[in-house]
Amino acid sequence: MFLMKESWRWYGPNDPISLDFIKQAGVTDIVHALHHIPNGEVWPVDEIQARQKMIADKGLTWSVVESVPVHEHIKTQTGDFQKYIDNYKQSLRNLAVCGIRCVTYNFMPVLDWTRTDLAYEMSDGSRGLRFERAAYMAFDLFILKRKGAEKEYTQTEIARAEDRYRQMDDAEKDLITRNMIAGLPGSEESFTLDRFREALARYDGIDEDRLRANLVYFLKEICPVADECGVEMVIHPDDPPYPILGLPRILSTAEDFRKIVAAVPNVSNGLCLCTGSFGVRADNDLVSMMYEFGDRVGFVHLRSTKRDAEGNFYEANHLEGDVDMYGMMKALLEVQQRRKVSLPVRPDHGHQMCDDLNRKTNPGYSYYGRMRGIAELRGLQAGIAKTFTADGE
Ligand code: DNO
Repeated sequence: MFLMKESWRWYGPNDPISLDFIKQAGVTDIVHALHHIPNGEVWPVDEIQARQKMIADKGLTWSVVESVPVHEHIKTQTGDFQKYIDNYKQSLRNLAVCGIRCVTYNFMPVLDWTRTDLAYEMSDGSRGLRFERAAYMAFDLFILKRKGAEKEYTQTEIARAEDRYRQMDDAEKDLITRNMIAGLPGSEESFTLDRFREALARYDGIDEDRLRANLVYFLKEICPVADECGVEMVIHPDDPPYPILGLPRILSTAEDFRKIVAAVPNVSNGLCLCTGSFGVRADNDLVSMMYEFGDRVGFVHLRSTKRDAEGNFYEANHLEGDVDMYGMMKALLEVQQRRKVSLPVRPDHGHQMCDDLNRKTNPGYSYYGRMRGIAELRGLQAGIAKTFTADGE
């Protein structure tokens, strides 16, 4: 039977969660990136191999890259973008030489994923990540003071944001600024407010269609190389899955992914199906997406969020919240039997709980929280697998 390939994101030798600990969580595969290589540079074979050895020495396998970051110049098609595309191709060839054939990336302008609160207290005392809409609007309107922002909100929203801003003391203003722009783990970018305004300004005049055209251009360049060396490029959805700070978004729905595939049908053009990101929108039917895009899903992030009517959401325990995790797991197992592959899956994010609360870990990438996540998912899988017949139906 083709079960999920259980994987875990490791940030490298400085990650407070060691490979020894990861091994004890029972996973077999590692999701990793060479974070020390500046964005846009080629990843050399010897550096990839050195990391591979470090991981293999612990009896684990580095099978997924998350991420080879896409340089901002590629997203905006300015400056040295052609050189960065060539470097990207070379990194893919080098990864393939080392036998690493699944590469995650995203095409979110300026920021990767975004939250307002990194330590939101749950009713059981654990802490998780949250996006609070009023705090986000207060940041946009009154801290960042983004040009034209007020035109994008209703009067009621502006009043809510004003109230929220008034409640904030200086410490909270600093904290939300850091949370919004100082870069969450894996995002590779970090800003001051002024530098952030400059980065946003580079997208003046780049709307959704233009950004999509730039992604299509990038993929038309990259995918033939990826096809040739057997690498699958899996795009990560927008998180949150709607425009923020006036920036365009192009992978928030099933229809968005259909457009990308229609423009670039190469086999290497794949999807990282992140249930936590897509799941924030009530109009995304995750289970249908798994069935529809099954052939192109190369990597899966399993995580759940809980949204409310005000546009807030927080990261729930893996089997709680709005995501139908049972339906997802069943669909994943069916797709895997049909394709006769085990797809890499990682428990995405986890609460800070137990001893996590006493140590500093990368936001979302705690130990016990993720261990709880993978343990629950593994149990769910085992139960569903029992209901499958011997030939996987
Ligand atoms: C957040 C992650 C993202 C993801 C990138 C992929 O926890 O899922 O940072 O790694 O968007 O390029």
